[in-house]
Amino acid sequence: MEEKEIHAGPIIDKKKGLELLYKMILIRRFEEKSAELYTKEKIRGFLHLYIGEEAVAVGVMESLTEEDNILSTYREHGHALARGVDPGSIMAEMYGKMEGCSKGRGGSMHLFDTNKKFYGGNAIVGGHLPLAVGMALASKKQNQPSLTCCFFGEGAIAEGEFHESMNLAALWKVPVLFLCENNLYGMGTALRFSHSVPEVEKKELHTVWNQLLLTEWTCWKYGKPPRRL
Ligand SMILES: Cc1ncc(C[n+]2csc(CCOP(=O)(O)OP(=O)(O)O)c2C)c(N)n1
Ligand SMILES: [Mg+2]
Repeated sequence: MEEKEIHAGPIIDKKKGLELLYKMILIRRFEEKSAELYTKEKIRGFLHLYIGEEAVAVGVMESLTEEDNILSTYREHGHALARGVDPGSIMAEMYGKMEGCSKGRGGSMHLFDTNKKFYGGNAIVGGHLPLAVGMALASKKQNQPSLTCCFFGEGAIAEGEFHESMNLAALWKVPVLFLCENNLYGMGTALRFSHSVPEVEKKELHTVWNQLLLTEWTCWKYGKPPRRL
């Protein structure tokens, strides 16, 4: 097998770095404004902020293509903005307006934009994991090159859907990337109060396994090098 030279040094240049920083700051400012509007009761219903995790959404989106599907949690403003969903349509959604990305019917937890292949905004913890497996299975059956990227919090690992989804994804070898954002809290509850094994990586062996499968699948099917994620 041909050996490839590995270059040490920055993997992004200044221009790209500024572009990524801009996206992270956009998310931060958007959410600060949202919090302000929420306390003034301009935004009603729920509002869950992503402050502090901006780099995850921006970094991951950078590795995806326009063809890829994305599913997220109830804390998804950052993912939607990083994907390029129009900030105005997100704000309109929070105001419950027709101009909103979900026509004002979904609100903060149900941002949706099919043009951007952004499929929620899913308020049921873990509920979108089986959907992600289904979407990835559809891509595989239809010979589409798309990857399905599913963000979830570590809170979802205690749900049955997590285990069912990991099992089927590995069994069917579907092109899905499960991305766990472990912030050590499920809303306000610390991990150690809700998980018997708080080291979630011990429970995520299937996730790792599935990512390996995905990398293999991508290379095999499209003759491309594995994507750096
Ligand atoms: C099936 C289900 N059970 C309970 C809830 C209530 N709930 C909303 S958020 C949350 C915690 C989620 O934790 P995590 O996945 O770690 O997300 P984070 O708050 O860290 O973003 C819970 C239990 C829910 N939405 N769905
Ligand atoms: Mg969490």
